[in-house]
Amino acid sequence: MAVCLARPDRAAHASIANRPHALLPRADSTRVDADADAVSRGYAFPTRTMSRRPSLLAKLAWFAPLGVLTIPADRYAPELAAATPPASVRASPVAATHRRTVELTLTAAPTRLSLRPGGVTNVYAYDGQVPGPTIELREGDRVVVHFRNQLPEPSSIHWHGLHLPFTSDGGPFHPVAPGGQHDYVFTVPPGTAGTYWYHPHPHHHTGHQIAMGLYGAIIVRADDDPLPATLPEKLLVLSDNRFRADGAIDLADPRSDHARMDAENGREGDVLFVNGTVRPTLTIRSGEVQRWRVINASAARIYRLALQGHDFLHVGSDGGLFERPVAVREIVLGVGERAELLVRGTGAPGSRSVLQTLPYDRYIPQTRPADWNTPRDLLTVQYSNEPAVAPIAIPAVLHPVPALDTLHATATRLMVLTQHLINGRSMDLARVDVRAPLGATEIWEVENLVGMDHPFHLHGFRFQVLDRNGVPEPYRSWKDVVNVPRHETVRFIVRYDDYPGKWMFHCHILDHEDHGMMGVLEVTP
Ligand SMILES: [Cu+2]
Repeated sequence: MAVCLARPDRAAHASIANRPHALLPRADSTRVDADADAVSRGYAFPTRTMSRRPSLLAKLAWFAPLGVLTIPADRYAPELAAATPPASVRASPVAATHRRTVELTLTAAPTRLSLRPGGVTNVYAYDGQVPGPTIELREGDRVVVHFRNQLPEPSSIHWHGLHLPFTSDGGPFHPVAPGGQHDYVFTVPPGTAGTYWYHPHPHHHTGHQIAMGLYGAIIVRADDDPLPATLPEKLLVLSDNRFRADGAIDLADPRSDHARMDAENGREGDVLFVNGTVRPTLTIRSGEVQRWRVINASAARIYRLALQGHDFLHVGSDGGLFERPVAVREIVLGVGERAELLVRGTGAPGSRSVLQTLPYDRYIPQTRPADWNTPRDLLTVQYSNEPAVAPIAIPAVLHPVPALDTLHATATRLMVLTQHLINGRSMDLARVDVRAPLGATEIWEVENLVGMDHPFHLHGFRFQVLDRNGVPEPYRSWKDVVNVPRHETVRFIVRYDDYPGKWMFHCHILDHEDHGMMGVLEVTP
C-alpha cells in the first residue's frame, strides 16, 4: 500500500536507487517493507504471452518502426527516476483491507530555488519543492491535509479531479489567509484510481501562484489495477515558464502589451519543464514497457506529445484507465488534462529518442506566437546498453467505465464560451449560475464561439464526453477537464453524486479563469 509523499524526480543527481523521499506523511498504518507491499497489491492480470496471443499486439498495431536518433547530449539532463521511490511509507497487507487515514502537512511558502541551470529564482513552493511533493494514495483512503499558508497572499489547495466535500475543494470560496491554515479532509472513492494534481485556486490569482511554482501530482492506486505491476512507472509533470534576464520569473506588468497578450493567449513560457527540470533523461531498456503518467500543469500550453520512432498505447485519462487500450501515434493533452500511456521500448540498446511536443494551433491569429509552429523537445529517452527483455503482454481489457445513461438526464445545460465569458457573464462569487439537485444526471453542452481553444473544467464531479461536434466519442473515459477547440461544441454527461455545495466550472487557461471565465454550479441537498 503505497502512501508516499515524494519529490518528483527533480534533483539533478537523482536516481532510482538513491533519491530521497522528501517528506513522509503520518499515516495511521503499519510500516512494512516494500516486498510485503508488492505481495499485498495482489494484481490480477491475464498471463497471456505474445506467442500464445500473437494477434493482440498486432491488432493494436503497437510495434512502431525503430527510430534511432542522434541527439546531442544535453548537459542539463538529469536522470528521471521512477514515479514511486522504492522505499516509501508502506502499510501492511492487513491494513489494506481497512479504511486508512493518510495525514500529512503541506506548507506553501516563498523560497529560492534553481529552476534553471545557473540561476537561483524567487519562487513559491510546497514544502520547498517545485513541483510540490507527489502525493500517493489508494482508493478508500481517508485523507487529512494540514495546509499552512506562509505566502504573503491568500491561497488554497484545489485537488484537481478528486471527488470530495465542498469545504475541502480548495476553490475560491475558501481562501486561506496569509499565515493561516486549513485542514482538507476527504475520502478517495473506490473506482477513482488515476492521476490527479493539486494547485492553488484563489480568486483572480491562480495563474500567478502556479507560475510561481505551486503545483504537484497526485497518484491514486487501486488494488485491482489490471496492468502488470511489474511495469516501470514514470511520472511526467509538464509545465512551462518564462524568465527575465536576471533569472526572476517573468510576470508581465499588468499595464504592458505583454500582459494583454497573456490575457488573450494565456501565459506561455519559452522554457519547458518535465518535473521541474529542463529536458531531463528517462532511461528505458530495450523491449521494456513503461507506464507513463503525464500531467499538463501548464497555464495555457497544450501539448501534442509524440515520441520519435514510437507509438503510445493510450490506456487512461483524467480519472483512470479506459476499458481498452488505444494505439496512437501522438496525443493532445489540454491544460489540466492527464494521460496514462504505455511506451514499449522498441529502440536498440544504447540508442535514444526524444519526446517532443509538436505544433498545436490553439490560438487566434492576432496573438498567435511567432514560434508556435516549432516542435519542442521535452525529454530524452535513453536506452540502456542492457540486452533487450522479452515482450510482455498487455491486457486487452482494462477497467470498466460504466456509461452514464443519457435517458436519465433531467436537464441540458448550455455553456456558451466567448472570450473571458461564459454565457455572456463574468464570474461572480455571489451569483449561482446553475442550480441542480443532488444526485441529478445532466448533460452539459459547451459551445466555443471563439477562434481559440478553451479547456473546460468542472469541479467536484467527473464526467463522460458524449460527442464532439455531434460525432460520438469513440470510447468512454472519466474526465474532469475537456479541451473545447475553436468553434466546436463538446457535450458531456455528469451525475452530481454525494456532495452538495457550490462548485466551480471554468476555462482552465489560468489567465481566462482569473479574468472571470468561470461560473458556479450549486448542487442542493
Ligand atoms: Cu479560455
